[in-house]
Amino acid sequence: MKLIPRIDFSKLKNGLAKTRNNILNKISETITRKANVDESTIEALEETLISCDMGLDLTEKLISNARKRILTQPDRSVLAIIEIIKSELTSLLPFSDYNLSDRILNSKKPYVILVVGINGSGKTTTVGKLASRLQSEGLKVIIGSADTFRAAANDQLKIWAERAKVQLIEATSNDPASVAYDSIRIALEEKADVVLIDTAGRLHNNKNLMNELSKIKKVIASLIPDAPHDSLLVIDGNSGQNAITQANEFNSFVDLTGLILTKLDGTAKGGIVFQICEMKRLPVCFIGVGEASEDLQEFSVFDYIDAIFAGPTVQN
Ligand SMILES: Nc1nc2c(ncn2[C@@H]2O[C@H](COP(=O)(O)OP(=O)(O)OP(=O)(O)O)[C@@H](O)[C@H]2O)c(=O)[nH]1
Ligand SMILES: [Mg+2]
Repeated sequence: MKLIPRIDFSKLKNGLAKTRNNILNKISETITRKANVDESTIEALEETLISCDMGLDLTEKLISNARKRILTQPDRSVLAIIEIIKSELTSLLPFSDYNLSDRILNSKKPYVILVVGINGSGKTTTVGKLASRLQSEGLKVIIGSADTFRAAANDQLKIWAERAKVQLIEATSNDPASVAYDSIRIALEEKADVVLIDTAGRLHNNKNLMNELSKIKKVIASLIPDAPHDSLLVIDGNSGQNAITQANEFNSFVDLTGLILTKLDGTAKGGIVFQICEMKRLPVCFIGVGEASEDLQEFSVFDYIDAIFAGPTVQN
């Protein structure tokens, strides 16, 4: 197995430009408008962090830890304030050691990944990107096209499978559980390393559709008892507070192992990822910062903080 770099920092930084510019511009305005850094500066900083979806709880903790340092900081430059925010944020957020390559390496094969989420969150694209990534690590990957709702879903996956040079198991009926079953059976026969199962988008409050996911899981486990090894929820990074609801609801039906936040390139509110990390329930495993296959980045909270608070003068 050939390990490819887990994170391309320059891509990550470019992808997060909207959030970074939003935060940095607001902090810059706050600091430069003032003769002194005082309580009203602190309030403005608080508003800035909340406005990028960092969440009330995390922002309050951060500001309460940083208040004294900010008020007594002799260097009142934007960079000095950002350094304080960065270091306080780093100490508040847990380090996640989720590493897909390691998990696959240490597991019996095939390693099965079930991908779920609401409509349009980025599941199919993420399955395609993951297939590319794992295939280029030298793994034999099979994709199961278990979105039997939309005819176009299969065509979309076909393009990704061809691009990634991996085998696609297409639906022969409109039963997603039977596609999952066929995909695992073929993967066992062909000694594949990884099976990625794409599923149809569904709303977390639609009980029937959520139960269908439990059925897919059962069918998978009937062939490989400890599979799926990962059940990953794909969440659109623009979902705001609803992201938290989606994570909780899907988790109650599927026993998720992790989250993937997509489309973070399209939002100025990338602070949602910090809020999710602070909940410490499920690891953020990957993030999507663009539509191309190399835009799926493994998630590291330190790199994410660095990319968002990279500072106005730092170049790629
Ligand atoms: N900019 C950007 N676009 C993304 C990202 N991830 C997915 N998309 C786009 O989001 C749209 C929806 O993605 P899909 O992968 O089809 O979403 P899905 O969850 O499979 O959708 P359904 O199967 O209909 O529920 C597509 O146009 C993707 O190209 C990302 O990280 N960044
Ligand atoms: Mg899809």
